[in-house]
Amino acid sequence: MRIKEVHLYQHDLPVKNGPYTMASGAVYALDTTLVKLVAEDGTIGWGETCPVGPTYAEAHAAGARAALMAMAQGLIGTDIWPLAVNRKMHTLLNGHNYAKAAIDIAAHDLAGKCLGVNVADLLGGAVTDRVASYYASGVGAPDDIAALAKQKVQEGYPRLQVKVGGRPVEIDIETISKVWEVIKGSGMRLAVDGNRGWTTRDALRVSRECPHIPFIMEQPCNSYQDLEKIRPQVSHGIYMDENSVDLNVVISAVGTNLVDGFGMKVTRIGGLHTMRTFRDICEARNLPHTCDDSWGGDIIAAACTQIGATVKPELFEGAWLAAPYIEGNYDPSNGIQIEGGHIKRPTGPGLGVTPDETKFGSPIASYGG
Ligand code: 0XW
Ligand code: MG
Repeated sequence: MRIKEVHLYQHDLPVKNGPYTMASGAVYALDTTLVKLVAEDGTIGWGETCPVGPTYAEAHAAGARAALMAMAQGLIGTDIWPLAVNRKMHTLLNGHNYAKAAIDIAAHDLAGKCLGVNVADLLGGAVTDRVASYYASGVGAPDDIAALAKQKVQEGYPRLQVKVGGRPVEIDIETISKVWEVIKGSGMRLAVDGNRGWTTRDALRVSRECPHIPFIMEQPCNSYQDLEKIRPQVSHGIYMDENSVDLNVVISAVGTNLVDGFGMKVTRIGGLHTMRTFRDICEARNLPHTCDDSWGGDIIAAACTQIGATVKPELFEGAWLAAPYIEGNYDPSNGIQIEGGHIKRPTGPGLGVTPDETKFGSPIASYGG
């Protein structure tokens, strides 16, 4: 079965009760890009990529569309299977994993639908239909974040990620301490995400001043080299997020014991095909990780949920979804939702969600046909 048509769409996702704040800035609306692949027999597969603004990662919404336009014509006539699609993409464009991911996700949706199987089964088999999520706070006042933490424990979230950075580190230390007072004993796990915003000096200080609080530091500082510098000096676990831009970085970080886990984004690493390899590398070294993304609607949410459902449960740190910050769903009847801190996995063929494509308007570009 071959790819017959490729269609690209742009769609805006306003942030509900925005902005969403991180060390690197605040976002009010996200610019998402959708890919529709059509196979020779008319079967449709959907993919998506949605950077969370221009400063979070080396990803840019308009850049994703330019990269997709550069590859789309060359994909016409390629076998629909994800390995073939990924190999073809690499002959058409070097790098740009976050753009390739949209095509890769669409290829998984398409392959699943053509075979009549769910994407989690394509990726090795689901171990659960109730996929753990985690809640991510914005950067906020210590008492506000502590109150939010209390609410999220009550809602049933197994894990909380507190955002820090971009302000005096004393306020971050106060926030972490107040959150811990609220959640300790509840079983909720705690991640403190600097989103590259701390200096190495800040990270060392936080670790020294909070020795009794069992949080992990997610991407505390800007660079891989910063993590190498703090690694021998901090007592807290370190997870890599933004720096893990491809499998080579992951292999180096795992092979040199630089990290204790990852906050992994499906689109940053290049999509579900690469994510599956990443999952297996982590399992081989017993490293926990998330399966989530920086932002996106039902297509990204379904992709994160499907791969998340295949991760060894002891190693799964959850799938963060943008759903709580978005009005409505692409799929009006089967959209992805979080309930009790967990996601009900759609079990239909492919990703298990069917977007109402009238929401996306006309394609910005179409190829083949
Ligand atoms: C919490 N997230 C998954 C959502 C935001 O886009 C940032 C991200 C992270 O972990 O850095
Ligand atoms: Mg992170």
